[in-house]
Amino acid sequence: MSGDIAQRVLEGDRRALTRILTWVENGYPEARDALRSLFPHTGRAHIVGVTGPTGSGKSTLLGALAREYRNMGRSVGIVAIDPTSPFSHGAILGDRIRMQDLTSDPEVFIRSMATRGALGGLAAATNDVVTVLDACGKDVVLVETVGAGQDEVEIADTAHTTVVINIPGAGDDMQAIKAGILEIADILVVNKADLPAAESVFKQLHIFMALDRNEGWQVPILKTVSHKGQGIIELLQAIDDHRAYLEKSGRLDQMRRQRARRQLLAAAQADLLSNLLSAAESNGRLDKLVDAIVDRELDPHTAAEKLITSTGN
Ligand SMILES: Nc1nc2c(ncn2[C@@H]2O[C@H](COP(=O)(O)OP(=O)(O)OP(=O)(O)O)[C@@H](O)[C@H]2O)c(=O)[nH]1
Ligand SMILES: [Mg+2]
Repeated sequence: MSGDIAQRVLEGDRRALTRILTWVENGYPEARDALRSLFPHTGRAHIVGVTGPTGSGKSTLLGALAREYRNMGRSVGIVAIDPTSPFSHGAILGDRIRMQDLTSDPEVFIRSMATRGALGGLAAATNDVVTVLDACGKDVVLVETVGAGQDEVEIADTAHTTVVINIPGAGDDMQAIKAGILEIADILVVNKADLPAAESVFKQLHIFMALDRNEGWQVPILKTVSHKGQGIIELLQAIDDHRAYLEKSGRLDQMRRQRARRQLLAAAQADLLSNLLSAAESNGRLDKLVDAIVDRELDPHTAAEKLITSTGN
């Protein structure tokens, strides 16, 4: 069944694609078989992470980029990771309106994912969604995340090219620098360059990046006005340049290996933990150890050791 549906995904069936993505996001057992069938067909897409503060124009920029890729005849997958916030429904709705013209294009596929409920598994679920879009033949997969915590670092693990958006008015002290997210940037974008304060952000970024002694890839700093499509061709060119750099320098091969290793360890970790937990839950061992911690008979570390040695395999 999941083999058939995987075959249909490979043939470009959008309903099959939507279905598999739902399995993947919800961690259904069928997802595993489908991913196994799709995996040999992956590794071709260029994965671009776009991160930046809430409201910085990520979705608008992604839409503009996608349109430009389509002009060039390249197919696009878009994954938007929505923050767990009361506004996220509004954001999804807004994105739908912003990307309306794209949704009717068969060579574009847009998926929104909610971060809530993804028990440490958002990165894994995102990875799997990207894998599926890669397998179905998308040339480029764009992934949007809000740069507000761990997510943007995780996206840097998934993406080949990470674009970090900065905007004027996000504070003169450059929140992004403070948060350290510039370190993950392969390309820096000052979006909302139509606003007067953009120039000062642009200058600050230049000053900051001048300190960067990174040899090899020189992080470009670009200006965009996303809702007007300005600067988008230059951004697309910078992404292509970065891809070419990754290939030529051997970085891409290294990344693939690192990624394979991370995925293996993450999968092993998740499996070990779930096996351990289901065994310990069914024989009551987990509850007993929890009681022992509550009663101060055992500290959590010692209890964990006991849990592993008594029920692990
Ligand atoms: N002036 C100006 N406004 C822009 C530009 N790009 C986007 N916007 C506006 O900024 C607002 C937020 O844009 P979004 O694309 O939803 O931003 P986002 O970063 O995806 O937002 P979240 O997903 O909610 O974090 C919208 O009203 C856009 O029209 C720009 O270049 N200049
Ligand atoms: Mg958005």
